[in-house]
Amino acid sequence: MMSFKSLSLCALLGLLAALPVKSAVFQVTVGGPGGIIQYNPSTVTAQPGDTVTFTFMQKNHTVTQSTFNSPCSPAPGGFDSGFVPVPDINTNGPFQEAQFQVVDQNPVWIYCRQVGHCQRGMVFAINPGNQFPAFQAAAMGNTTTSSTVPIASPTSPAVSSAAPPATSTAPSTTSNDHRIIVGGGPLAFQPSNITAQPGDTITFEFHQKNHTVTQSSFAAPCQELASTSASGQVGFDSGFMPVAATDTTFPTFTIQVNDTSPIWAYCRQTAHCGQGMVFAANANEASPKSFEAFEALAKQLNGTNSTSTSATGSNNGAGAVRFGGTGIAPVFAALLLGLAL
Ligand SMILES: *[C@@H]1O[C@H](CO)[C@@H](O)[C@H](O)[C@H]1NC(C)=O
Ligand SMILES: *[C@@H]1O[C@H](CO)[C@@H](O)[C@H](O)[C@H]1NC(C)=O
Ligand SMILES: *[C@@H]1O[C@H](CO)[C@@H](O)[C@H](O)[C@H]1NC(C)=O
Ligand SMILES: *[C@@H]1O[C@H](CO)[C@@H](O)[C@H](O)[C@H]1NC(C)=O
Ligand SMILES: *[C@@H]1O[C@H](CO)[C@@H](O)[C@H](O)[C@H]1NC(C)=O
Ligand SMILES: *[C@@H]1O[C@H](CO)[C@@H](O)[C@H](O)[C@H]1NC(C)=O
Ligand SMILES: CC(=O)N[C@H]1CO[C@H](CO)[C@@H](O)[C@@H]1O
Repeated sequence: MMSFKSLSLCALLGLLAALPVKSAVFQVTVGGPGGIIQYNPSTVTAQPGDTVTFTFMQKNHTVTQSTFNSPCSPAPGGFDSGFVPVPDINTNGPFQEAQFQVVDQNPVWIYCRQVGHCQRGMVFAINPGNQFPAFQAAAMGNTTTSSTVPIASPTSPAVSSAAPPATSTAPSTTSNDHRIIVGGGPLAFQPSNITAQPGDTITFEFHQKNHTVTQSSFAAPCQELASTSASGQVGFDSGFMPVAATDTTFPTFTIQVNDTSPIWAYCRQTAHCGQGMVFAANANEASPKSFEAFEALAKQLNGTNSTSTSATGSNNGAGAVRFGGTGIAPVFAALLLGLAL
């Protein structure tokens, strides 16, 4: 606490007010009992860094990005969850979810591309201002639908903020896709350690800055598996995925989980791994090779323990802070942690 004495209370309060200390998560249901054709709520007002979680309930809907001018047509390069059918008899869940990370304050327009739904007003918006009624009216007035046309490139790397579900728990035998947000504020994979079954996929969704997901090993957390493997394993590597601060669609990279052995990975952008930007699937938390041990080893082997206080000087004015847009978020997070102690 001593080191904060030099800061005025006023400055501290300003700092706290300017920062999303905890980013918000908005819950939106898609469809529901009785076959209602709506998103509930139909709008949210969100800040950069916030997350909108869509929960797919009864019937067979999508969460698909459109534009204000064409409410019922897919936006070029926009995201699309695909159809998520939920039988009427499934009243208690589990329900699939899709998540959208808010990166700026621009409106995001969304519709359901199930035949006829958009035209019946099944639309949603993030940060619409006062434009939502006009958006919905345009959706309902448009009789020439394009909602039955499959969108051009559902697997394009540009697609996919809300693509299928981080926490898929479909009642069938289908495998799960685990969605991992890469960067976009904290220098981290979120979540950073998961359990996945053989047959599952892990989709890394790259947010702001310029990151990779690259396979390594427990013993050498910050080196490509190919360079350390005694058995000639190559390992996966997404390559660098630069994402600008203003981008609202995020490239993805998907790996297949083939067995239950641990998968270790890191970001090979300069200095990121040494700051703990590592990921594990199926780490045995009860063993010495836990995720925590892996992360600690990355910091120990590739970290610098030089302090980073100089970086904050010019950036603590109110409103200057944007998670995802600058490199200072972790520093501010550390400051806030310090305050809390
Ligand atoms: C109506 O549909 C047509 C054809 O799909 C599309 O070009 C037009 O932009 C749509 N208008 C609105 C207001 O959705
Ligand atoms: C969900 O809707 C899509 C588009 O109408 C359709 O192709 C698909 O078969 C539906 N799925 C189920 C399980 O009804
Ligand atoms: C981590 O340190 C090792 C050994 O110095 C080095 O070979 C490796 O390139 C470093 N990794 C990163 C991501 O900087
Ligand atoms: C992303 O990072 C890599 C490695 O540091 C660099 O070579 C590349 O130019 C960067 N791309 C952009 C668009 O910043
Ligand atoms: C799983 O197997 C496929 C096909 O052999 C391979 O391309 C992929 O890299 C494997 N996944 C992992 C995590 O090793
Ligand atoms: C890094 O940590 C070591 C051990 O705690 C310490 O001796 C060294 O002075 C530190 N270096 C810096 C630059 O802080
Ligand atoms: C260090 C870390 O992030 N550990 C997490 C690993 O996953 C478990 C279960 O999700 C979390 O509880 C830990 O915090």
